[in-house]
Amino acid sequence: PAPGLLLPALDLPPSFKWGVATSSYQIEGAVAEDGRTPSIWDTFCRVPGAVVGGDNGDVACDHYHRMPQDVALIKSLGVDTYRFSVAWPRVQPGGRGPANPAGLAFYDRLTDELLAAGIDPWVTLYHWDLPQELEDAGGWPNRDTAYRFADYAMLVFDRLGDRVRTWTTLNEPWCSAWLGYYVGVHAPGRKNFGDSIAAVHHLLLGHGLATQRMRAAATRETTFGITLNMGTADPATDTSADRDAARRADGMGLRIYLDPLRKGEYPADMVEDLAARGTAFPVRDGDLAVIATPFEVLGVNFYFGQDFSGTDEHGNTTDADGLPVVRAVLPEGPRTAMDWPITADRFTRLLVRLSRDYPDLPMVITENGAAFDDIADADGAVADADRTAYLAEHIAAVVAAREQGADVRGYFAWSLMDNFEWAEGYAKRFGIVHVDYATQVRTPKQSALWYRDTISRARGN
Ligand code: GBH
Repeated sequence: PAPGLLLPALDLPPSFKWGVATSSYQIEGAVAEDGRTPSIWDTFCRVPGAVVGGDNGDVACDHYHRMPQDVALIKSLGVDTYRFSVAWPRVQPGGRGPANPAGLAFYDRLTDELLAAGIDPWVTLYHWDLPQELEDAGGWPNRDTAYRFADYAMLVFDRLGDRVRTWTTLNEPWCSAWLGYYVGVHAPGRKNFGDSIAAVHHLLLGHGLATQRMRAAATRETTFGITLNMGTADPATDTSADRDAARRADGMGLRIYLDPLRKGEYPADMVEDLAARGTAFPVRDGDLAVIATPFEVLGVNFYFGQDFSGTDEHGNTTDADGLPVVRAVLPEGPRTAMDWPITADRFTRLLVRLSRDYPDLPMVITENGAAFDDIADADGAVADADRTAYLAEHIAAVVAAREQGADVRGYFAWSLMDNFEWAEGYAKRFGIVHVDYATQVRTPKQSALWYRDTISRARGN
């Protein structure tokens, strides 16, 4: 695609919000400053082999020390809103007890800096940096963590609730539960299926408890929500085994979150599947009503869709443990540097499906973007036509979904700048702004300039 790739006139209302997103551990650095204690990611990064290159978030983008300049950078992109996350171990070291004034003060300054720049702050309370002490006490599989999360949420809300209008409790609980406690490729790196199911329930419970308490404390109109990572799960072929594999993938990836959140019950087919595996969600009386606490916006993080097969490469339908095979088959076509396929058409389909299956729920795309093998010139400039094309196709997919009735009210590009990409370390770059980690110089990539122009055109300027 041409560097100057332009979208056809975007049919979006003036109220449509444009933003850029980051998360605390991925950009802040300063992990041992002003009273911050370790999170599960500080610990996990020290496990040999856990993170590519042995990288960690000790310095990251040094945003903690460069925040005012970073806000000026955000402003230069012409966005309406900035989505950032609050580091729990900065605000409440150890995950219990009183707030750490210096930790809260950082987010207070960030909020004021954003407002002064005319940028609306969008807070995520939990983007994966659980205080290590709470993991040592059992982590998300331990019910107590849900109550600790609600207490922490209130410390932040009490301080910022007078200025922050939009609050997301959790970012991608699927990643916390599945990748962190079952697959073990994210912190804390545990590999126990039953623990991951307990983690799902306690993450959702924590979301509900925090939402109830923040709403009760709100003194003005405030928008609450949760962000889920979602894809599409299609059967690889039309066999009953493949259709069943797609059902299970969709159940574990999407419905076990949205059904309790919106319908107050876990999906019956998934409860049955779990029973067959000798496990169950640890539901106590009243939990589902808490989890189904109303909220105003669903954050959708989309990267790609997948097909699923119910047979392995040898044609078996069960694995070594006797469990049904659920094998992801990546769609044909171009890939990003993560080796993720590019599936913008499935994005439209996902959004339309969400609007039908979970009605009366406004959506905002809280993350969408891609890593590519950027080549920066001596000035740090990057001609990332591939990323620009990815963003253009996916923004067009949002517009198409809206035309088919999906109530999508905003879009955040992931990410503002290159940052610590979790288990992939610094090698994978998702930023629309290039970061030279040796000097911490930030340089907008071509995609950032294109994004700025696209926003301006969407506003009719
Ligand atoms: C997001 O996670 C994170 O919120 C963000 O911090 C991160 O930097 C960004 O994306 C880029 O990775 O192949 O089985 O994992 C996205 C995580 C990636 C989870 C795609 C679902 C597909 C299924 N998602 N993944 S699998």
